[in-house]
Amino acid sequence: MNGEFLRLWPQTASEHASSIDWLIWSFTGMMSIFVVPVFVLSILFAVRYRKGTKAPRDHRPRGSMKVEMTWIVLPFIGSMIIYLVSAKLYYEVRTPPADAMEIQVVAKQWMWKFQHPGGQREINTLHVPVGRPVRLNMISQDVIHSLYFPALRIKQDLLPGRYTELWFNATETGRYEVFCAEYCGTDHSKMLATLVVQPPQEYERWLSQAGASESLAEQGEVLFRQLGCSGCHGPAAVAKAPNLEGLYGRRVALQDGGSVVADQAYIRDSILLPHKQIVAGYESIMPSFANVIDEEGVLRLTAYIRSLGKVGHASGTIDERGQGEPHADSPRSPTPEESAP
Ligand code: HEC
Ligand SMILES: [Cu+2]
Repeated sequence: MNGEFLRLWPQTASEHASSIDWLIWSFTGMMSIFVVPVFVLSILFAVRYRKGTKAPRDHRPRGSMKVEMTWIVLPFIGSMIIYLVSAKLYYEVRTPPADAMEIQVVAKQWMWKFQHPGGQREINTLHVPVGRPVRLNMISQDVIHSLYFPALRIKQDLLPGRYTELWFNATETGRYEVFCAEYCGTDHSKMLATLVVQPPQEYERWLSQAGASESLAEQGEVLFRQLGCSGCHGPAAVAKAPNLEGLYGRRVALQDGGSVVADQAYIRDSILLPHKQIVAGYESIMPSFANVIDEEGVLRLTAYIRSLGKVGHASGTIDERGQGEPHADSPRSPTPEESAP
């Protein structure tokens, strides 16, 4: 399947990829209907009306309402169809289903680090099961990178300091190329990876061999103790610090009178920029861990804090996605499985 010489069109490994191809070809087809006559007529007229020919040069205007309306209405309808189809497709391609399996992605110069929910880590290779929605929760450790899966026709920037996401449901097993699509320094062109789509049993076997004795959340719990978080936030803490149980997804009242939903961006800020948002009723005594842990550490701590129980209230969907913006009115609501670690 892989590495064929002279491939003119990328492989197709998901249903969305086929839909996007279909869209591109219909759009190209429609544009050809507009463009080809213009080119053909330009050439014909250039020949017909060249200097010295006897072609009629009487340029009295001859209007035709029918022709005018046709070339206004038909392209309008055509463009609206393309617009509606692509808007729907864009929405689908950008809205992960609630039951998607979540994989953490950290990009850095010049490698891709992936971590599975069970704690398995891999670099520059991503194993996923076929036919199961996968959501990538992504952040960059340094500069802007962009994760590009040609076979899935999806691409998304990874930014320093901000989580972004991608999701897909691969329908064809195989090995596919993955690129960094944002120039990110000297070895940008070598920032490659392989997507390995496997039948579910093979994926399970890979997971069990990939050697992780602790899940992501358990790794976070270890960090939580090692870094001394538990010394302030734990049950036997001496310092006065908020209890983190049930924090994830809850609305937190802040000292300045405002409030914020504790999503993963908020938790990341709490750990790296603790003085940015102070919880109401507490002193700003928490030290910053910005020089102590990297983005992977933050993701593990967040997984642990999430595993400490989540309150299922109306804004659960927003929080589950990590970002509050465009899908607040999404019809999905969190399932009991989502609330589990
Ligand atoms: C010196 C004690 C101390 C340590 C150590 C500490 N924290 Fe905190 N933390 C606090 C206090 C006090 C607050 C509340 C004031 C604020 O918002 O800064 C807080 C707030 C937070 C919040 C926001 C809580 C909420 O209810 O909104 C999170 C999340 C958090 N800490 C996580 C951590 C993690 C993870 C670590 C370890 C890497 C850690 N803390 C280490 C004292 C501490
Ligand atoms: Cu890159």
